[in-house]
Amino acid sequence: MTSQALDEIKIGGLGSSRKRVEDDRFIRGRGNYTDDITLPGMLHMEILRSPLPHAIIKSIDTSKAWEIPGVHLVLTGEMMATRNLAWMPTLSYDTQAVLATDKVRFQGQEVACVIADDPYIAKDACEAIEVDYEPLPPIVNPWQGLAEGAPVIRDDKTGQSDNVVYNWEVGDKAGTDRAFEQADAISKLELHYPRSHPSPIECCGSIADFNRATSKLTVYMTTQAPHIIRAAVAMVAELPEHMIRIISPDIGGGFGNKVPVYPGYVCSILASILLERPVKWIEDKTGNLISTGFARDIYLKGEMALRRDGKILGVRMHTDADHGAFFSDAQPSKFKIGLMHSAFATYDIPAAHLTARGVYTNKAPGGVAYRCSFRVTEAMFFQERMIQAAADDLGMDQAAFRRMNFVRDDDFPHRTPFGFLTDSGQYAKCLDVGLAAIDYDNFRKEQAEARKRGRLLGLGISTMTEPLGAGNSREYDILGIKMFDSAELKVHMTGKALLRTGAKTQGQGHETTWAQIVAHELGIPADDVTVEEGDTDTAPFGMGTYASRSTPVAGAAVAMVSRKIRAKARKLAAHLLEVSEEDIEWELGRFYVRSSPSRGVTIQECAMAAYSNMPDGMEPGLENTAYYDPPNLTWPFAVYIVTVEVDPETGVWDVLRMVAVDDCGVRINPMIVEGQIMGGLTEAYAMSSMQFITFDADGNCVGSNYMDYLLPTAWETPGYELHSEVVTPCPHHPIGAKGIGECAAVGGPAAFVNAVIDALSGTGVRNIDMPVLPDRVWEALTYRRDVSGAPPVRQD
Ligand code: MCN
Ligand code: CUM
Repeated sequence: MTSQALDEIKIGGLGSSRKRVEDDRFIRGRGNYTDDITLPGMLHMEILRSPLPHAIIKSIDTSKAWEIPGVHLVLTGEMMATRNLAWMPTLSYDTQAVLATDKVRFQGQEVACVIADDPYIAKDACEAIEVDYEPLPPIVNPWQGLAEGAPVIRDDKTGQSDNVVYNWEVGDKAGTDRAFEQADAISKLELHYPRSHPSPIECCGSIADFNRATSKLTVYMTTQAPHIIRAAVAMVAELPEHMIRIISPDIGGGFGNKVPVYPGYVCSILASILLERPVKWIEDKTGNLISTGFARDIYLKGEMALRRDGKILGVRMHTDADHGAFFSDAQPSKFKIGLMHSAFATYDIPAAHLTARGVYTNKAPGGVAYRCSFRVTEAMFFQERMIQAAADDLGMDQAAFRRMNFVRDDDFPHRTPFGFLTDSGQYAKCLDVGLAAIDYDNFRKEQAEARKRGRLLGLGISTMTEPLGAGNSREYDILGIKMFDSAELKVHMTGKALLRTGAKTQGQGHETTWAQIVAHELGIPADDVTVEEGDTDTAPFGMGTYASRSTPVAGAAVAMVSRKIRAKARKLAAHLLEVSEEDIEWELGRFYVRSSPSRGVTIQECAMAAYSNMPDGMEPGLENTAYYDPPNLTWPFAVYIVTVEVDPETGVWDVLRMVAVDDCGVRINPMIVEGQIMGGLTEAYAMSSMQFITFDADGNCVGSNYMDYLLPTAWETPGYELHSEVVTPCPHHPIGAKGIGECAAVGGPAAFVNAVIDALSGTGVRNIDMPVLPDRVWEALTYRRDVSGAPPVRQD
């Protein structure tokens, strides 16, 4: 490098904690969310939802609703059926009712829609619709669904004679059986990962605008994956794809909630086509909590074959997933239970076998949504709870047991027990950093001392590897569409630039971080790069943002397109400097002549030349597009350690400290990465301590509002101590970055629960299901038994 190279941090390049450019409009209340958009002549849609979880629809009488002044349209399933739109395909090759025709299958299911001059008239008209239901027995958990004689929820499907969605398995059964035969000890654990809900502050919504002059359909909507939605709308509504434009404006949090296709979107589209006017639908909070993509609600059990010295020989795992009434998970087609089989990727385990069963129940469809990378959250939770139980059973130290079984640094690339290939990491080093930070040995002493005086202290560790960034296209597709991503870069003649990607930020800060990658690759200051996402008419095709795939896939495409631009700029530089291309060197922001480093041209001068002084035969302009198909997922690693104190009288537990060591490879923007980690840890704390959304025996959703389903505020949230000193660059990512968006929400819950269970050690309590509410802890302590969180089942 010559002295003229730019200071990368000053231009907002890689490693710069640049302030988020999008926040300027957000904190001034100038964001542009779906509900901020008003179109001329716009009408409003409201949805009538089923009060019952399971019932035959005998009749629907909409006549009173039609009579209300200001009502333009009342849609029912029967009307949708005449256009073949009563049912739609889901992203997991099932079907889902758009508006119910035959039966309602969960409380909150969409039964009818009213489109009116304003939302209040529409709401009133919904209440004027008379539906005659004949109730059927509800099914609120998999066991009920699987029981002999259980009513078949999906009697609409030919050939479906029970409530089983799928049976699936992966791993080496014979090898695992052998491992168990050779074991000195076998450890077992059973638990329920409760239903949890992403609950973004902004609910779902759409504005469909069918233009009768051009026949073009524009939909503004809250989607994390606009191009997938465009494909889905083209298929469902049988409209030509080039006549559909999906625009995701600002999104007030997605967290996975805004990946699926919802009936509200479809109904607003049909209504706009029928009325030839824009139709807006904005969901309310309870609508969001009872009807949109939930997460987890899965029963996990497993056993671990152990050698006396602590070596893990094999693992068996079984899952029963509650999918609600329709199997609508947005996940790679190949894997029925998402990436559940990423479990135990952290440890060097010779053999493992997983069986998975999905069951229909009378609940909203879902399972995969909420900072999860397709069930990785459940996988890592089970892994880390099982590891703690196994170490306890062997009487081994929690940290030592983990370290002994970790995949070693020189073992990479490493084939996980279920067949993934992890590529890099420094697991033991991360653990050491975490243990030193929490002052592990001293805490153990303090814990023993406190115990003598009746105080219950606990320490929980969670060490986890997360597969982030679907695809590669060989293995990952949704509905056959391969999971790659894209970036398009246009450098204007003054050297300012416009970057677009196929991802869609919902709060993660892409407008800030993508510009930093361009700055790193081209030396164009990040402030000179505008980032746009979310408009299918302008953005290059991409699969959207979820599974923390943006940095691993779209972010890689940003680096690759920048390099294409640099390659052309190099030719322009050679032309301007009147030397051959081979004599040109690059340093940040500038090309120079190797033999005479003071002779150089800036990237901005090259940009100007691309429009004003290009060599003979060169195509003008400085623009390009890159599609990036990653060779593998990225594999970040994290260590989360929590200490707690449990009050033995009340079961209340307080977090004393929380240490987080995240290795997500090269950090583009350290401040944004820390924000992602703090947000994820807060969600982990919420899930493990307070968030409760369940169903009573009659199938009523309990916790469908913010009075019951708690979001922690700054007051409840513990302080976090974050560590960033371990950096293992991703070997195949162009800038060495791994994903981070979900790590803390994935790995965090086990640390909190492990800490509480650790505080109860000696009582024989092995498990308390989340949320670990004080009354559950009290029950466990008082009766010295495990506490299950499974919903109650009707006994009559
Ligand atoms: N980043 C970085 N360096 C890295 C990795 C990431 O600077 N080595 C930056 C990225 O450039 C990006 C952010 O961190 O600005 C998150 O990046 P990434 O891990 O690629 O995740 P995605 O952008 O794909 O975001 C998806 C992820 C998911 S799946 C959920 S769910 C979730 C999450 O992000 N939803 C969120 N975090 C969220 N944060 C907010 N504010 N809102 C949501 O809805
Ligand atoms: Cu599964 S929640 Mo995120 O992957 O959008």
